[in-house]
Amino acid sequence: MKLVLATKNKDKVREISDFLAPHGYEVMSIDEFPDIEEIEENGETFRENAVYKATRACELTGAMSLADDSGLEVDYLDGAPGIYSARFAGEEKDYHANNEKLLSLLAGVPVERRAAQFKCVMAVAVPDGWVYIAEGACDGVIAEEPRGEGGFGYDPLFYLPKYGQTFAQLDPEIKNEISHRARALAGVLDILSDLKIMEEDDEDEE
Ligand code: ITT
Repeated sequence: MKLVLATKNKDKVREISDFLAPHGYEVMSIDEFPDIEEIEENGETFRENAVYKATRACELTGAMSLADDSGLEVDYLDGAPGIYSARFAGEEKDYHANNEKLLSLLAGVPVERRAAQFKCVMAVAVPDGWVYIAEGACDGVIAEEPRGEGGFGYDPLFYLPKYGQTFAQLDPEIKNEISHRARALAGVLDILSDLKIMEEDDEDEE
């Protein structure tokens, strides 16, 4: 089964492909369709953005498409940066600048008030017009300084007390089991296998 990934973010493409490949799904990045216009998200929730990106990619490519809208919600900042996570420190989507901004907003805030959640909403859009949704979340604490070289985005600041490591220090295989994205992808796997069964039933009827 082929799936177009409606994202320009290469780090998301890597994590999603690593997760889906062992299950036999072939993913193509939307970058492999060079003539396709930029998909600009402007919704007010992760869900709206994910549905929009998946639907648009499906319309433009004619293929089943998967979108990921995700971000970090920090309790002390009333849920910011949230849907603005990628552009927190500016339009250029600079991971390092975003982390610096987050650290400066949390300067002097004690550990017990640094709780945060990563959120991920995934949408699967199919050419007949239906859109299916899966969600995932992961709890952590914002560290006082970046730690680790792995992962991407806010990973060096996202500390998991249970593992005593940030997402950037953690083995990528473990991130791919416990992260917000992994949890949403588990739901996506269920959606894809239901779609496969529906497709096979349709073929049997023909
Ligand atoms: P697309 O819209 O093209 O998919 P994007 O990076 O702009 O790419 P989002 O609007 O969903 O995507 O923003 C997601 C941001 O949230 C991402 O750029 C990171 O800053 C942060 N983020 C999401 N998942 C993350 C993860 O697993 N680790 C670290 N940061 C993450």
